[in-house]
Amino acid sequence: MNPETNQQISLARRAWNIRRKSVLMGAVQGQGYVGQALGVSDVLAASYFHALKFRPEDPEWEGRDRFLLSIGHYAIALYAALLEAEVLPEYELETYGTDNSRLPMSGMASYTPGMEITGGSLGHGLGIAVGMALGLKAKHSDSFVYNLMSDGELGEGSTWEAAMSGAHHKLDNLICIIDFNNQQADGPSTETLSSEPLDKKWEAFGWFTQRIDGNDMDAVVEAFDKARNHDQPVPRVIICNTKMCKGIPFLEEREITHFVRVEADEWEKALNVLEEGKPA
Ligand SMILES: Cc1ncc(C[n+]2csc(CCOP(=O)(O)OP(=O)(O)O)c2C)c(N)n1
Ligand SMILES: [Mg+2]
Repeated sequence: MNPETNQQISLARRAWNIRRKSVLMGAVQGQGYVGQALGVSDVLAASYFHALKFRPEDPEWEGRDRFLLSIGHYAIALYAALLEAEVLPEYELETYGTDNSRLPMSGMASYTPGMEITGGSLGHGLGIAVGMALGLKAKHSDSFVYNLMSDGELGEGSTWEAAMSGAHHKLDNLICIIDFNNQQADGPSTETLSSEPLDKKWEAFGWFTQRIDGNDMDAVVEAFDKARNHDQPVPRVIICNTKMCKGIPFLEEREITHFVRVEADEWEKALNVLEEGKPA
């Protein structure tokens, strides 16, 4: 991104814009994984407006950092970030989830510019990221591979095979971001299949590990910087504790489920509540 553009608009405002776009897309369909999008918006804002090297006008630019969405059901969140980053044109927001749209409700690489992999089946992103990071190293590229995954994916064995592989191959160009919202389809992740103590597990697997509040922008930015600049030849992981529905208190307070229910008349209310908290 153009550094001047970055400075003109604060990261807090970028995150707010991403939240707003997610809710607007949810309103188009009357449904969508908006709770997840609201929770991960700060991480996405820091990714696209602080950390990632990319060209909005050329999403396949060879020199780009790769951002993999391992969690296909979070597509609405990534679309909001890609719209905000102008990889996707603003008008496409209105097409979310409709026939022939480039923004299907689950992430499809062949449909959407900036969507590096097809998602849906959980637990595959990190393995693909390991392969991409190895491939980039073989090409002497200085690009990073970021893999955004969920806490639910920590219950997949393939995640841990990939974690071992990343450390074995000393992939210092690989940064895994875990959206730890402590939710999955069957309830809280810690009660479904606990992965705690999670930071110690990743450390034991040989990764440079940080655990932060993923809704604290300063903490997110600092963690990205430390991950990129770490001087040891090991892969990096940032465990981000996030809150589903962050930024819309009446949804935050609702009994949270994997698929948060927003009634027909509540989309407008959600947008109004968001408007009240609009940052400069
Ligand atoms: C391999 C696989 N198993 C099961 C599912 C069904 N599934 C879709 S989303 C989801 C929840 C997974 O947890 P997480 O990604 O943490 O969910 P969230 O935080 O969005 O609630 C499940 C089990 C799937 N998509 N892929
Ligand atoms: Mg989860």
